[in-house]
Amino acid sequence: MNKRSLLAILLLSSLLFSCSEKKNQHRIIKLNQDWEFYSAIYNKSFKAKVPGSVHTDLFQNELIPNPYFGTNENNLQWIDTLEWIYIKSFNKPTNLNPDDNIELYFKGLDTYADVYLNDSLLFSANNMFIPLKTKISHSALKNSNELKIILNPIENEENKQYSKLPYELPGEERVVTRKAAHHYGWDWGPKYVTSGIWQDIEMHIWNIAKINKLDYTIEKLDSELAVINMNASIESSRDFTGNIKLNTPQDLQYSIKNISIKKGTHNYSFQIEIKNPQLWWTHNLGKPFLYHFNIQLFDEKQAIDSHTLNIGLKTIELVKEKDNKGESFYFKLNGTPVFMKGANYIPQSSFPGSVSDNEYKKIISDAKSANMNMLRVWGGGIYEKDIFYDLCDEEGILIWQDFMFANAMYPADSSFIKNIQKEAKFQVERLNTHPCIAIWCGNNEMDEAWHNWGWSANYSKTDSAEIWNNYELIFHHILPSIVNEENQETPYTSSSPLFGRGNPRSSFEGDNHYWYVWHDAYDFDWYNKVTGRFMSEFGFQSFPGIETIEYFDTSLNKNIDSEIILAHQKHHKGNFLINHYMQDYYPVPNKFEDFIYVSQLLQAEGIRTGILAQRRAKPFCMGSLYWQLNDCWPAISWSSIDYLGNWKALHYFAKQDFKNVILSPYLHHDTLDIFAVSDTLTNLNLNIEISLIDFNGKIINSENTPFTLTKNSSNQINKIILSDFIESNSPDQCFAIIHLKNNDQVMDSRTFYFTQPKNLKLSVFELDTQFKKVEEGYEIILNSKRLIKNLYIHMPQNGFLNNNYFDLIPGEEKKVFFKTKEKIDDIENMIEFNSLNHIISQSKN
Ligand code: BMA
Repeated sequence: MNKRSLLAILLLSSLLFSCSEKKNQHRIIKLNQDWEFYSAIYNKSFKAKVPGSVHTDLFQNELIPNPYFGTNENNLQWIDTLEWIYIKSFNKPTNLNPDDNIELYFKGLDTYADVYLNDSLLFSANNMFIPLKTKISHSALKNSNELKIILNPIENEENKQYSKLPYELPGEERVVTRKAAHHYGWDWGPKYVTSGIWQDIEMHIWNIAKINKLDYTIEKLDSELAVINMNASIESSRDFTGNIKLNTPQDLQYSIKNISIKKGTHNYSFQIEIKNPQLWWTHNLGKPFLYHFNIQLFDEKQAIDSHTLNIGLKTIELVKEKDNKGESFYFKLNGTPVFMKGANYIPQSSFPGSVSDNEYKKIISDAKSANMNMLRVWGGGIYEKDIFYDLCDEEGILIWQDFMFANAMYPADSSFIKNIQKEAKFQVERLNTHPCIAIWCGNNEMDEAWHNWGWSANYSKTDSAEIWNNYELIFHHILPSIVNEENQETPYTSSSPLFGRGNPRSSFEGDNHYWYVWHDAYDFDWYNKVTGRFMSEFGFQSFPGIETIEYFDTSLNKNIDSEIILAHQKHHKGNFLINHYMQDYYPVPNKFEDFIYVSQLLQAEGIRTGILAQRRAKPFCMGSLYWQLNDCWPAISWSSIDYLGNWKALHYFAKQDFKNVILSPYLHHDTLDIFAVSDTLTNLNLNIEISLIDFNGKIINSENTPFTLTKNSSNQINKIILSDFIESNSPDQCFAIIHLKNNDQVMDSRTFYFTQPKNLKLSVFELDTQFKKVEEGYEIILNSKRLIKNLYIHMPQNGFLNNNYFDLIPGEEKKVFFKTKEKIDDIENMIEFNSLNHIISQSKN
């Protein structure tokens, strides 16, 4: 045989080998491309984007204006009354073998959908939160195929089901549909009852066997050894002897040989051990360490399927123990009580299919930058996409996960129950493998509403008993038993809050939604009086940044009560309450931009009062999650980050207030109590420096005291009698500055004022600015001879300021970094400033 023919044989055999390798491997083909959509009102079809939604596709084809602009919401309500059809043509995949299994996998259809392949019905869907997988026979696939998804008008389906109920239910028609509750309108979001393909569509081709699911439980975990029980659900078309290999880049490798795989779908369990395991911690207490596994399934010859799994080794416990004040409500992570700091998270868009991976990365990174270690995924939105939980695993942020039930009472007929059982099982199984999951919660505010908002009073005794029984069936039996079956470790709580605020127990037991401030117009000082055991909601609204307002309102003369602004203020008393509180604490500016600025200060100072009080009350209170982190559209809302991703003043304040070690001063009558709070797990030797300064920077008096701050605690470290401290100085012309130092390292610094901001005798300032081009942006160097309170820097360019809304202390230079990709030639002319000094002096004119 000559060399050439030898080479040819070698080539051919390697080609054949690679074909047979491919032949038996599980293949995934994405079917997201080349979709079109139409409805009866058009005589042609249009390009569609998958994942996406009808509304975003209509907008992208210029068939409707931007749903987030102006008052467009009012004119776009016709969309959900129509039937919409999505179609895609695709060719039969190449290299199909007669014994291949073919499956179509629809990860998320919103919501009532009939799915056809070449005009034959594959299935009908009715739950946005359940993916659907269906087997396709070879004969069903032609050379050229058409996939068709008919999205039925939601109203029609709802009416059919809702009319069968013997009574109306709070929440009305939406309660029969398993889709995001806020799509029907909320007090921060528009009514867009969306429909569409909101997650990926894939074709799976496999031959011998495939791994359907992989999960694990931690059998044993101590400093020497972790024992992990892995469970693989494997579907196989024949009996064979296979093996499983677990690869990790972390110097561990496990091979489980000779598993006898049986035809059909079965579970295969095996144990792995990790010596000297590293624990998974929230980012503020340690490293969110992940063991990355790639798990391969082999038949006799080759790898036929593989999965990745990121394992975080942690224990989590919700401690509810009776004590002399009521009952505790706190989390122990790896055996350590942890104070939870964070916010409530809502969907990032009314059209969740169009949120990009970068938007997920940004919001989680913003939460981490603000020192948050927990987010609550609120029950009126969606179970988030995998990327959200992957990021929280990596960044060390725990998740309080609500099931998707909110502010309504739900039916309990057998088909509804089956539907939600399937949903809960799927979601719990999916999220169980994520170390970030800290707790499952049945619903948002339904127990509270039934018992404290008078809902039950609207029914006859029998109907009311039936509705409450249905509630108990779902939230006290079905959901907890699913959580328990799937993972006995993860805690479950039936409703957030556990007790409504009308119930006095809410201040001493369970988690608390404290809405006396805002909804009932109590002043911010009430946050000092009631801290609850775990604040899972408390909040205050503000206006978003001007760019975000200009996104929906391009009119020249903006006015907070204009039709357009009010269309984006969904709380019926929203602007009234902002105004009402503003009058108590600040001058109320006439100029629109100034009003935005003061509304953000008001929100930031109000929520700061709450956070500082709650942290000071540790360990009585062990959680501070404000309402709400983000927005689903450009709006006036409780968020700390607006729809375009701009940090409001609150987010900058939260960044300081959620640090591990903080000062928490509290003025009551003539006494200023100063607390130091530590979430760190070691004791610290610190110094506290307190100085009284006038607005020109003159130090009136100053004292310095060393002390030891005990780990994981809150301690009062100083008590000042105000009249002695400020003596004859006028409280509206001086302030205290308090530094907490660890040798020369400043752990926290706070300015403290002795009267409301509106009373301060602040005058306009002279600000000295210098700019330096540095890597990735600009350094802004600021100096002033007089106090500048809440200095606000506005850069019209895209970018991020690492600090803002701070007090510029006379004689103390401040450097702010503006991160931007843009080159700014005349930064000194572009930059704009505002401050409370400016607002106060304006108000006098
Ligand atoms: C909370 C939430 C939401 C609501 C918010 C502000 O209780 O659960 O339902 O948007 O109040 O009113």
